[in-house]
Amino acid sequence: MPSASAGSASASSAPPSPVPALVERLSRGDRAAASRLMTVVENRQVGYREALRLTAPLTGRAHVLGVTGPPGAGKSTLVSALIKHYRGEGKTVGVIAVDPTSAISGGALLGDRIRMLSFYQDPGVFVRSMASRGRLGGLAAATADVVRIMDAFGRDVIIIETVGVGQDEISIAGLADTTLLVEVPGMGDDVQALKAGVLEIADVLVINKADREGADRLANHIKTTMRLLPQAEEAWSPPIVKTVAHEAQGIAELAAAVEKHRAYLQERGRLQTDRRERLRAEVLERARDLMLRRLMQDIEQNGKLDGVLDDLLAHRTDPATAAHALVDGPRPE
Ligand SMILES: Nc1nc2c(ncn2[C@@H]2O[C@H](COP(=O)(O)OP(=O)(O)O)[C@@H](O)[C@H]2O)c(=O)[nH]1
Ligand SMILES: [Mg+2]
Repeated sequence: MPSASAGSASASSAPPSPVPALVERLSRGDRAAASRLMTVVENRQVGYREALRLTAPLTGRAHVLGVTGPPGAGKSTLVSALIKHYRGEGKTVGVIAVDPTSAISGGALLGDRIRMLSFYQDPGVFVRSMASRGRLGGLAAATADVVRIMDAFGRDVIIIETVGVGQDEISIAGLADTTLLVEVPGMGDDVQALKAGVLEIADVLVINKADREGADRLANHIKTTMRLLPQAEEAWSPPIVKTVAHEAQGIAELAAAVEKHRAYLQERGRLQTDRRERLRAEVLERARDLMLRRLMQDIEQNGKLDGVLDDLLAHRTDPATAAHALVDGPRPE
């Protein structure tokens, strides 16, 4: 078959993929290889699907934590304290800092980097920053894939830090087994994002900057608001933990609450069912993107769109029929 021989000829003339060797190195704990693979999947470079396919058997071990909350709440400080805590328990940690504000403020990401620098000497800690602008396929998908490489790299705990604002960040929180929502007293407790919708994503509520006035008032406010949420029977009721992150106060309690949530998920088989639910949403979303892209390519290439628009303007057809014709080709009623 001419098409088959053309295919194999072009395959043999293409340079061999560096991905298998990188995956091999990653599986032996090579940081540079892990880093390269993260870049490949984050930016959807050539070989990104191969990278995900080959690393898939190595994934599934990590406990993934999401840390979300408003800018300045102390999330990065809290993450630093958690890293120290987990390292003290001998666990390896991966951190993915997603910073949607970096394009605006310019400084936040740099600040995080400097704070995290103190860990760079420790091979048990791997920190990765992700900027959020202009990303093919969306930030949440890119973050999910970077988490997978981090997981394959063998981290015991993976922490995703993200600012809790837009839909993207909510989807990123959806990547985690356990989501920590960080709030602080005195940021306009009642007005601020303490709507039921935000509280709903929290598995553990953190009141950071508990050294400030109003921590108890905020805790009560959160409790009252949470009572309004619909509660499934036997549902996990999110504990509220007070912390002073820069002094490492409350960090052991926080880690205990996280561990309790993990145990709760495990005992009820929820770790698997939750992941299944998230994977279902992710795969369908990716399939939708793929179909849309193929359709747009097809429409651009077959040149049918201009004719359809002419027909529409001349009232020879209607948009509903035209859309069907673009997708299916013309059909009898
Ligand atoms: N008073 C007080 N300040 C804190 C606490 N935790 C963090 N901070 C400070 O709050 C500021 C913002 O912290 P950062 O971790 O960058 O917040 P992020 O934007 O949520 O990541 C920094 O100056 C921290 O030193 C805390 O518990 N109490
Ligand atoms: Mg931060």
